[in-house]
Amino acid sequence: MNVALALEGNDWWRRAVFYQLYPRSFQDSNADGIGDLQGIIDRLDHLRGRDDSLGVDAVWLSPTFPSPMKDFGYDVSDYLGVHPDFGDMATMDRLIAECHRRGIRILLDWVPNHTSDQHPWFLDSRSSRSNPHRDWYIWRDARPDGSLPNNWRAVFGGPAWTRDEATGQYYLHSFLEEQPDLNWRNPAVVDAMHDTLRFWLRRGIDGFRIDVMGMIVKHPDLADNPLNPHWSPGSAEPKFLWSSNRNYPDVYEAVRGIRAVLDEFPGSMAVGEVFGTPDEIARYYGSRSGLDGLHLAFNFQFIHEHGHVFTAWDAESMRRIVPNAEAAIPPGALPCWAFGNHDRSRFISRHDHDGRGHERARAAAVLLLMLRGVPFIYYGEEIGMADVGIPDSRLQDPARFHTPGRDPERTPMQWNGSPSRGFSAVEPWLPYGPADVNVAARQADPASILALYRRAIRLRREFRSLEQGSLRVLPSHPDVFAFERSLAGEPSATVLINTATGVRRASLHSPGRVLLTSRAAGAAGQTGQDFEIGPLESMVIIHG
Ligand code: TEU
Ligand code: CA
Repeated sequence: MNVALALEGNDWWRRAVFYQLYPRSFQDSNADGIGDLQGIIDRLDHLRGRDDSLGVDAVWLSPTFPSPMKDFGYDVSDYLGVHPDFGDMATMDRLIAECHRRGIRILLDWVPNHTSDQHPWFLDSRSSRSNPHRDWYIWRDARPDGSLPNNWRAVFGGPAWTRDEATGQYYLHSFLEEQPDLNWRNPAVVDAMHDTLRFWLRRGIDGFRIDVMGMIVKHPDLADNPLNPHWSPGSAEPKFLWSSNRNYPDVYEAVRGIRAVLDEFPGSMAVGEVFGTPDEIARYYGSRSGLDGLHLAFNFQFIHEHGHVFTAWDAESMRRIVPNAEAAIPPGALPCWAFGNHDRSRFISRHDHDGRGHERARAAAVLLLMLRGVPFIYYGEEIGMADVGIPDSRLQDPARFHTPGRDPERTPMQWNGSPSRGFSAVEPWLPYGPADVNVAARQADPASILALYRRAIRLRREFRSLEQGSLRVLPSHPDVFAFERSLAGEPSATVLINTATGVRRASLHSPGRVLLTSRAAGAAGQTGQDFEIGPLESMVIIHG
């Protein structure tokens, strides 16, 4: 099978396996300790193009734009450039070309909710109340009693308002105070932001991951958020709901506007970072009149649910999460799955309470790649990277004062077992993890997690029922999540996920061949209708 050929057709993304890479941490090419675009080019063989490549179809790069790096690029000061730490426009053009040559599509990370406070638009906006850019951001007076304009909180903690001394008004920031929110009710902002999409699509970018999609349009009067009925003093729940500034109904109109821009460039696509109830999330795919919203919206339920980190690895949760996700999205839409990202503790570390996180990570690779929908792998998951403990003196994430801090899941990719891990010739921006977790060692071991990912990706491509078929949950032992993937005229597949640490019995409606198992020592081959599935084992069985 030639894994270098790109997926064909404008709907390539429906069959794609995506890979999120964090540019600061993939590969440093110029010995400054920070990963960069040339480094990514140098490492593309890991992703696709060779027999021993992972075989992914598309990459998403966390932000690469000029930025003061207060939130490591999620504070953009120029949407049309490249941060010098990462390279320049010529390198970006080469990266796009090198990806495409290998059959890899490339998504940038578009941050429409806010800019950096150093963006020229905001510098203008704050310069005077009458500046033409004033209304590009959200400025308000204090309330008559001198209190803040409303009760909104920043996602990173603290009030969402900061007073600007020079003009005496407050500006809104849903994240850090260095990240002022754009005013998407101003048509000039909408036009300018749409043009930033067109700029990159013309350069050959295949689409975007859209940051905090659900917050870009707020309540027209910026009404106070209501008290959370589940909150009590000392509870982990937020005190206020987000109904005025998250998934406010008008946001869906803005989404359709973004979709219309993408439709000017056939074959482009967008995946939204969205939070909320299944119904709120479903609406990002489109309105009643069809799939006229985002192509995909992330389902984060295997990472966090209702603000709580997801640590359970149990069949019962899977039997709830998977059918709910399927039921919530509109007909014709696909769920979009991720088990990790740059904002949350890595999968292995979240599932390692008994030291068996690595086995669960292997089982999760099979689940992620065999579910119906579009999978996103977070860089390093394919070699079993875990969170890295960061000494206080090396902490980087400026949001760490408000959140647990996101440095542990952002450490450099480990290419080999040398002291530099093959990442950088100098001390890297964040420390390395244990030396034995590295690409070279995993490549040399046919039973490694990397080999498992590679096999699972190829299997998904080889069997159309796995790539495109429907999904039906099957009755099973309570500790085993079982589902069938089937497509008319194609052999069907049964996927079994034993989440228990003991052996469990499994039974099939018809015998089949085990084509993939997550256990390093697990055996592939013919199986009967009743058999045993090993501790924490995931398997794929093909029938007919
Ligand atoms: O994240 C949005 C978001 O709400 C998460 O930040 C999450 O709640 C938090 O990181 C938990 O620690 C996006 C980006 O993914 C994140 O990296 C940015 O910091 C944020 O937007 C602001 O742009
Ligand atoms: Ca560098």
